[in-house]
Amino acid sequence: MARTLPAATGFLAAVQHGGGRAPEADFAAAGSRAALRARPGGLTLDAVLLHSGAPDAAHAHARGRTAVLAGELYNQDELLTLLPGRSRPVTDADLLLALFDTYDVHAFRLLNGRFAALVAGEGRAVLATDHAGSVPLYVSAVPGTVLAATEAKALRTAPVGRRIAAARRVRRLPGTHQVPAGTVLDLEVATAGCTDHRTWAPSPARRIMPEQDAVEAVRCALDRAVRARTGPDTPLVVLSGGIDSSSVAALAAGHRSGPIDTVSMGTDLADEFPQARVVAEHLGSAHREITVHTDDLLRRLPHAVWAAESLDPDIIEYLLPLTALYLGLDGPGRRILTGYGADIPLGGMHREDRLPALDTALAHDMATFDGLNEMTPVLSGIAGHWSTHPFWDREVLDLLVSLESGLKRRHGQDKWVLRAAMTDLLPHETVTRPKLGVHEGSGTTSSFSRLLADAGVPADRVHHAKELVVQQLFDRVVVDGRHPDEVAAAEVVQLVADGPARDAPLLRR
Ligand code: IOT
Ligand code: MG
Repeated sequence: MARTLPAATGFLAAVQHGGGRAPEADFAAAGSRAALRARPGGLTLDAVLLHSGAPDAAHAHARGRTAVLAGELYNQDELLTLLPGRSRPVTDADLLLALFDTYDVHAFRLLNGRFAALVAGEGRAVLATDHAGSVPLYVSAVPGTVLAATEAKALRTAPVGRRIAAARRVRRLPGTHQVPAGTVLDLEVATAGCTDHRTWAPSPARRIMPEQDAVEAVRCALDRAVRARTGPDTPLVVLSGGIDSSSVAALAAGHRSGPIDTVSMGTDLADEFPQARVVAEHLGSAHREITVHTDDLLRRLPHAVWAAESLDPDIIEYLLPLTALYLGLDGPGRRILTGYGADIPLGGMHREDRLPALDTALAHDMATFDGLNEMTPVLSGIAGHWSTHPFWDREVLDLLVSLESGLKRRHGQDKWVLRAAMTDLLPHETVTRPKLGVHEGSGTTSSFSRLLADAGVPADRVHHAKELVVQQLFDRVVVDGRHPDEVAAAEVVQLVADGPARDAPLLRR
């Protein structure tokens, strides 16, 4: 039976020579936990899987190897053509292991998915992220032991690991590293020596396509990405009423006979409810509005940092309203589709008319997304849900990134090619609606700024102060392992505003 949520949404694993135990698992993501113990080719694998009822589908064992996969694959059918004699149903972990038999680490170059994976055996622990690193993966390795986890906080009590040059260090967790996006780390367990392989990179080249071909290609790729993510039950689309989420909702509705579910969030200060309602009515979705009071929104700052483990204050501003939205959804775990990420390859965040500037911004954004964790499933995972982002499907992303910028800004419109692709499925006012970021539409940026100003931070230091607040929150909920319910955002804000000695000159200048 097809399942609503992936078999596993996270893991903590210890791959060792000889025995030993995995550390206590500390996850922000909710879910049941299942212990896994295996002996792949002379190694011991001890893992804790976060799951929603079928953890056995998240691991596979054959020929002295064990594969563990958190998340899901979206090109199963294509992958099966490489494995004659196999057919559905097959688990993603089985598929990965079978491909690994043939291609070894290069199997990861074939996958279009949203996952973090581990393959252990032959004295090796192989760790891999999807092309976008959309499921964060962390590692700490000493000779004889490789620890890996989908949340950094799960490794906070790990022994100080060896430096892994190919991976990013994690703030104040010595020896813990984040596996980069689209990367395989092949670790020799005995020595903790690491070889890295890049499995994906955004194209720096731009494709020239006739308007109509580009429009059709975008529609077709996005439709396939939405279909692959829709799942067996009614999907839920987080809908702002902007072109990105409305496109996803319209295409998801096209794959269902009954109505889909949509939900919008707003605050007492700002919302996009009327714009979302236009789309919901047009599609006939079962629509819900959730209003979060600004004080409650800001109280969720520690939860956003806890879930995303991101140190970027702008990203936290995008993720905070979504965190509050996910926490406001009651009921069983849902499969949630979002329009997140469309603005990156389409240059939507840059209100920019000139093509050279658009391409510069786009190249910059594609070179800097890694490690921001803005697509992490833990964001909705803290409320027991699984989110997935069709615009960052590997095929959709490759196409959108590579289209020449004149197809993105055209006829005086931003994200033109997407708007043109959706003309027949959405109301005209939605197709032509200008971009409004979630941080703007919910009043998050202004209310966070106000909080700092009220605490005494000068206007020109507000952005820097936000960065310090996010760092302080990270130290509490990730490094120190405190639960975000026990961390008061207001106290941290006051601490930053009052300025610990070394930051005061920075803040006051
Ligand atoms: P934005 O595009 O506004 O929102 C992202 C997604 O969150 C939407 O597609 C929608 O699914 C959901 N969403 C937004 N607002 C609401 C709402 N009020 N109610 C329900 N769901 C909502 C920031 C941004 O503008 O988000 N994200 C950019 C990229 C950030 C830049 N990152 C980077 N350079 N690495 C994006 O592309 O989505
Ligand atoms: Mg958007």
